[in-house]
Amino acid sequence: TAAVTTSSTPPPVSTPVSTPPSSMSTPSGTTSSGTPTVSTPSTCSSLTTNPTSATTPKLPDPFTMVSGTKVTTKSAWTCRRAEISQLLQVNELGTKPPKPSSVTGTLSGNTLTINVSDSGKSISFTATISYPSSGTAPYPAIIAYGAASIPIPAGVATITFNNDDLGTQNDSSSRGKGKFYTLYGSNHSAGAMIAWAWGVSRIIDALESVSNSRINTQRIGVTGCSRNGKGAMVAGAFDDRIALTIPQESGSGGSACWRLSDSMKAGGTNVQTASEIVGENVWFSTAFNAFSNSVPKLPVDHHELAGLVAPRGLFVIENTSMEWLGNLACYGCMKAAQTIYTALGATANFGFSQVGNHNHCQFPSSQQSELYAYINKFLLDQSTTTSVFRTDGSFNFDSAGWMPWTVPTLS
Ligand code: MCU
Repeated sequence: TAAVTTSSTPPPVSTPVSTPPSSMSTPSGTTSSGTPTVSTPSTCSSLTTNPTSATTPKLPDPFTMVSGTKVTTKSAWTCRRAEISQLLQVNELGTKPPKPSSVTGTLSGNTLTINVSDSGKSISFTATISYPSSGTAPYPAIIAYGAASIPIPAGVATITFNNDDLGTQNDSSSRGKGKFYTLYGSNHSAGAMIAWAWGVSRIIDALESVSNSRINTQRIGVTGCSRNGKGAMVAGAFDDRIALTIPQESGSGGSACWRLSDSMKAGGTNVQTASEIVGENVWFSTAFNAFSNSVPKLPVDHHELAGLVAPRGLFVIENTSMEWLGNLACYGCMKAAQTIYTALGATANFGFSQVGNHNHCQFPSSQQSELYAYINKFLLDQSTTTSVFRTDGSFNFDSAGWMPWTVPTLS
């Protein structure tokens, strides 16, 4: 069990980004093989400025384009979604490279080896597949960062992913370390969470190419707890092939919104904030440092990160007994994320369950039927009821104040 620590060296106070770069790179798009990461439809006008000069103290409106145009259709949402993806990559997470020209997989016993070459450099990493003892191949599978700390039902394979191998996450000295950076250089903009998400995408590529995998790549889930829960949310946000995303106790940097965590901190709660997180570890791009003490300048927040997963399955697990995670920050942020699912007519594809009285990353049995409803629906093709949104915490989230937008029904 990893301790949730509050001690850290404060990050250097950095200057807020006041001058937007003259142009933004387009990190999203289609990969060399045409596999979508988060695709920018060609009909969307591309974002040319990074809107970081405005101050947005409340949660940013997911349904208004940077240009000011309101999103009223599902087709316009695909453009807004591409915009959110770019804003998150440029300002917070770093760029997720597309599928390189060479990705191959080999399966030997339960070990899947993934070989990747890009621009003359090569890396190789492995993932371990634990096949279910019941059910029928090809099996659905859950990719677990580190090790799964949720129960996995019968009939579902578990693929253990050593995410630290791709992006080291010991502390702030881990910047640029791990196999992802062997391939793309230690100065690559990606923080560790994008390095891991890229790794998950390459695992799926390898599974798609291996004829004997006995895994159904249309039914892939991803999970992780705590820091790895933050990572699981990012993986689900940046690969449309992931059918179900299950971040567990991800807290700040995952299911919490930065603005809400800052507000809790200002009210005296010992909660993790952007200011703390940028000095603690290398989960984010160094680009995020500029916002750590000026969160209202960030043109996005994590309700929109979760919204990138929509309308695919997303079940967010939180723990009210861990002050550091920020109960209200997670709850409020996911309430805001839910509006994106609702606008898409997919409220039931999203779930949030926040339950305390257990240790960090110890899954309580009271959440099991909820979790299984999502797994059964999205990975095992069963018809289940999945409109979970609950907390056992006592706090008041001012949704009208924090979410100053009306929820459209996207046509
Ligand atoms: C909740 O996730 C993190 C948290 O962000 C860190 O501040 C703390 O050090 O570690 C937590 C964790 O990953 O615990 C396993």
